Amino acid sequence: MKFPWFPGHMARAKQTMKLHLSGIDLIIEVLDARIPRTSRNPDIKGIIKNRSRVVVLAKHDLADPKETETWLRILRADGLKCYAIDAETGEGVDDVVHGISSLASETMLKLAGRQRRPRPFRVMVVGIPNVGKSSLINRIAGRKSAKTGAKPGITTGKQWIRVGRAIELLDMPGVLSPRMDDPEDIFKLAATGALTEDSFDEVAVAEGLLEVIQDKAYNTLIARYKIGDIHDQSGHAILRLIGEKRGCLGSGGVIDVSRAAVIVLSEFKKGLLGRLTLDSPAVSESGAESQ
Ligand SMILES: Nc1nc2c(ncn2[C@@H]2O[C@H](COP(=O)(O)OP(=O)(O)OP(=O)(O)O)[C@@H](O)[C@H]2O)c(=O)[nH]1
Ligand SMILES: [Mg+2]
Repeated sequence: MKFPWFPGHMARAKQTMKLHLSGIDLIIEVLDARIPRTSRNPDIKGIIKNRSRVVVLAKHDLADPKETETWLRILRADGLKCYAIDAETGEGVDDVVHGISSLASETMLKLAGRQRRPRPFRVMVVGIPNVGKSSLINRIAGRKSAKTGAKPGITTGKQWIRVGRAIELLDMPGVLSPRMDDPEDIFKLAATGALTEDSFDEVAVAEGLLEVIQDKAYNTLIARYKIGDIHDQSGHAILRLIGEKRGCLGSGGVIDVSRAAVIVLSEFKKGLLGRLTLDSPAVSESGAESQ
């Protein structure tokens, strides 16, 4: 397959988005709080254009809280409604519900003013795979209506979910751009769990991630894996040390770096290596403004 991270259901989901757009009152664009810039799919941006949109920074519990605050400030500077949430505990979800409900009331008042029949306020939830769209919907609805899971590609078709009498949420499959060519973007999407395991080199991504953590959360890293001074070590050397500590040995006692990489990536996704933001808000003002 030419684009291993772009299965058929993503192309279909893009068509479905275009098809349903005219009947939608509001888009919730879910971004990953660890990569608010990289998790914005330009193809989705192209489809929704200037439609009414709110942004949710999901997995706030895994991101650096200070950097999330800065991202929220940048996004809100344009008048965009923007929220940081943790769908695991529900933190921040009440604010999202409040924001949607007030927009729904405004729209319903306008409809009534034009003598139109009342109808539910329709919200489409979009974003890249595994970012937490279905988890957010379940939290808003207060019940587990949408299937969720720890790997990308859980939702493969659209699903409407009713919230009370006034709101309908449309859960959509996660969509990536088929044309991703920036290795840095691919690294960040792979590390945060948006790409399926078979579409990237887990050892290379784990090594890159270890170098970032070595720089940003050194003490967490050495404490977690009980390793000594690694100030001057490469990501590859750190991965080997972790493999040794965790008993990832192949035949002849050779360190199995692939197994060590799986451990590192999985523990990072669970937040066991600290709260880390990979898209720094300070890096590119223009990137931030283009949100
Ligand atoms: N720590 C943390 N985990 C979350 C959060 N939101 C979702 N998750 C986890 O992330 C994984 C993906 O969640 P989903 O809701 O299935 O993501 P999705 O965007 O619907 O994914 P696709 O349907 O594959 O596009 C699951 O294991 C969730 O438990 C969050 O705010 N914090
Ligand atoms: Mg889903």
